[in-house]
Amino acid sequence: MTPAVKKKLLLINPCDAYLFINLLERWVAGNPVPYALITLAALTPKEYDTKIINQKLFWLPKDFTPGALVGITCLTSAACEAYQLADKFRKAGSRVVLGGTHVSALPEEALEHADSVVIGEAESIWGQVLDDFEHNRLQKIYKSEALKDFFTPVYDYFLRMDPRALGRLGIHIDRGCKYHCDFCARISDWLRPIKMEQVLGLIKRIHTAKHIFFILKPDIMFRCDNIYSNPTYAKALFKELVPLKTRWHANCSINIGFDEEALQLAQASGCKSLLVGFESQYPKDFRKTSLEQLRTTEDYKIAIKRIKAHKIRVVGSFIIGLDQYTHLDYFRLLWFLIRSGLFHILLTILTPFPGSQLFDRLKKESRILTFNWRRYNLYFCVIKPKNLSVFCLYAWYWFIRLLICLFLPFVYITAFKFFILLTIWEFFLQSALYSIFQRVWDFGHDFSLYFISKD
Ligand code: B12
Ligand code: SF4
Repeated sequence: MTPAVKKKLLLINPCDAYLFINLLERWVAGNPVPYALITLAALTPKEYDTKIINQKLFWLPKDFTPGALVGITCLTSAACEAYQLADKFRKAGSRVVLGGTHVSALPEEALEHADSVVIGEAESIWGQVLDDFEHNRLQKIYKSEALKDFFTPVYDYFLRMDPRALGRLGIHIDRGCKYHCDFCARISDWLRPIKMEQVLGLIKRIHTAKHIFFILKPDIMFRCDNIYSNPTYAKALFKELVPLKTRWHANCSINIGFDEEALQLAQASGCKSLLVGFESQYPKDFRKTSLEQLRTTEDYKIAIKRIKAHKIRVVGSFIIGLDQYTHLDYFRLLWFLIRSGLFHILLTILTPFPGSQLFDRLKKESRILTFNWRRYNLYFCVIKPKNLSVFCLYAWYWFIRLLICLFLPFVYITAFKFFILLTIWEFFLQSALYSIFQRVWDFGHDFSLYFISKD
């Protein structure tokens, strides 16, 4: 008996690199495959021959095959590339479904290039999309419902992944966020954690990753928006992490700096760094916490000091281009950054992503300078700033970004590590070939090898 021909599913994360610096950044970040695509692969029955293609740089005509279902995830900066790929796959005779943050905000735009668009989270609707594809009745728009227990249906698949790939992917312990920053473009407000035993299961799986010469536990990256969103859950999680003797990193809101119990538990559980989105040096600009203690720039410094007292590094993220900023405020920002004691600083330029309140407001005020989505990657000024020119905004951005390097421990430690430790450690001891192969190959290769068979 001849085996049944497998249905073909291609899942694509389009490349959004616009400048060399973007490529470099992806390289340093290890270029993780989006959670969204692995979630879709996990939700797809084994009758499908599923391939994941991550940020492929060069596409050849032979890549555009007919007869497949092509699912493309789409952040704003990758939208142009996503649409071009979608057009080519449709021309070749495949059916294309687009999903993700950007197309959930602008489904009509996406529909010009796709057979279908999924608005929102895929878990509740992907089965129906596949069924409609098989029966040749794909609908134009699928509106999904967010599930409370969104992770259980895919947990088993994640658990069986190659532990190295899972480690690079990180763990999303929850979805949604309780704050409402006007520039934020995430697709769900509803804060839902995954089950504690699932977090622990994934950590144990990552810890099974073996290096050739040493058996070393890799660091755990929690990639959720804010690990301290729900303080009760966070503290319970930290307690569970203590016996696992792990080292972990996460995004976090600054109010953890005033919760001594959480800080002690975080330290005991192996927290090594927290990325805090300050956005502005003035707490009143973005109310991300209801804490009375956080009213002035000095309060930020107190919070940073308290976190550091627990041997946890604080990385701060700040936005250039806020409406309330004048030249004086940029001086103040620079001064604050120099004295802040932050381990590393990320500077981005205010970007109105479709779907955010900021996008609607600036569009109404006719202050959006370009709708070239390629430029929506946080490095370009795509809006008309309020109190200064675009040129001055770039000047401040680069001036602060370059000058602050002189004051960042991260820069010195990284340089030291890079030249001395990395050379010996990564290249020679930890199987140089594997590491180079993996990173070079990440730009444009088939990731199916990472995922074990579902048989
Ligand atoms: C982890 C993370 C990263 C990781 C991994 C990125 C990735 N591609 O997954 C790293 C650090 C690499 C990263 C980089 C960047 N990020 Co980021 N990141 C996040 C974060 C915190 C979580 C994303 C995530 O994995 N969520 C979990 C998954 C399961 O959810 P999801 O992606 O939304 O997918 C669901 C649905 O959207 C839908 N879906 C998604 N795709 C598809 C496709 C199909 C076919 C279907 C049917 C459904 C579907 O189903 C999925 C399951 O429910 C979000 C904030 C947030 N809360 O969303 C920001 C976020 C996505 N990042 C953002 C940005 C701007 C960036 C960068 C451009 C920053 C930069 N300058 O480098 C780059 C772009 C990298 C890239 N092109 O992939 C913005 C995107 C805004 C926008 N509209 O584009 C967000 C929303 C942050 C924000 N608050 O505004 N990021
Ligand atoms: S705290 Fe982060 S995830 Fe939450 S609304 Fe603000 S930017 Fe978005």
